[in-house]
Amino acid sequence: MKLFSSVKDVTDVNQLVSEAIQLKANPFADEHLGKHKTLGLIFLNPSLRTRLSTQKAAMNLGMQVMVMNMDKEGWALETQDGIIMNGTTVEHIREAAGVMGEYCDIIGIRSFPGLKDRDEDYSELIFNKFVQFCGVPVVSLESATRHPLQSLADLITIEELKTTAKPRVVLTWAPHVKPLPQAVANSFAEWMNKADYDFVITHPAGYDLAPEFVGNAVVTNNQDEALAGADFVYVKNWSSYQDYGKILSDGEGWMMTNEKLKLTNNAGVMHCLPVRRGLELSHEILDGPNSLVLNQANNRVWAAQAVIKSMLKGS
Ligand code: AN0
Ligand code: CP
Repeated sequence: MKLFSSVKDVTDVNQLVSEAIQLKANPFADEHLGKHKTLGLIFLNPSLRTRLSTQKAAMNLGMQVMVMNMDKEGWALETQDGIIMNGTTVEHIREAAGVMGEYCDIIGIRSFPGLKDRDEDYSELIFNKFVQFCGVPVVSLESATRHPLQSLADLITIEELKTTAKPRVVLTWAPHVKPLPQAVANSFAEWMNKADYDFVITHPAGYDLAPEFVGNAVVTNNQDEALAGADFVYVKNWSSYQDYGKILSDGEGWMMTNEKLKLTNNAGVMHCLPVRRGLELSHEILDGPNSLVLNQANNRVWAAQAVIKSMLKGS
């Protein structure tokens, strides 16, 4: 694998999931594979899990890891081509990405959307320029429209815990005070559509995801109806795609609670984290037996390790 930015970059998703599960059982089996190889992790936005789990995955494979917090420690990057750089930006992404490619064998990059210009965000301007100019294999650490390492970890979590071949998986919108990207929801939907599950998306009116991500999912604005019989409930806020980047309502009544859990098939409750307690998800769920958030966080390591291993092997 040379690029991991979407489920579309994976030839065999089942094989990648089983590779990750094997690595979880035997984390150091390939500790010589990454010897004298360097992974560069470039963050244009904050991170806890992605930074640490990807670093740990690379260390398990024997790699050296360098982390760069571009937003705080790097030069202000220019992304537009052909302009005179007489403003605030100091370095062009062409040089910056090229230089990092000189130092690294594999690069991971996180670049959130601006949530102002939908066409620009959905064209993945920054991520794609980085891929174009760094010249080495690239792993997305969450781009403007997708978070594939998270989605792979989520799929691993469901595969490990499901008790039926075709579980009912519900992605439910949750309230938030800040406009958040659609990336986690888009990506989860993309990977769930690839898995042969009974997949449902529920959100208030005005929060429809882009059709290319909704795929074959059943979509309803009635959360109770969606939750009925659910085996897994994935909770996530996202800002509007239609009224781009906007918060349309306070989302009262949409927070997942134990009361709503009663509608489900004793569902496992998932969230990528970071989560706002008492706003997106109730304390009782997060502290209760149905929460799978730490299982997901744990699986981030094996998801990253399976992807990096495949890149190191050039397969
Ligand atoms: C980010 C998002 O919703 O995309 C990162 C999630 C992994 N979340 C926040 O900014 C709170
Ligand atoms: N879930 C996730 O990607 O978390 P971070 O933003 O902390 O990396």
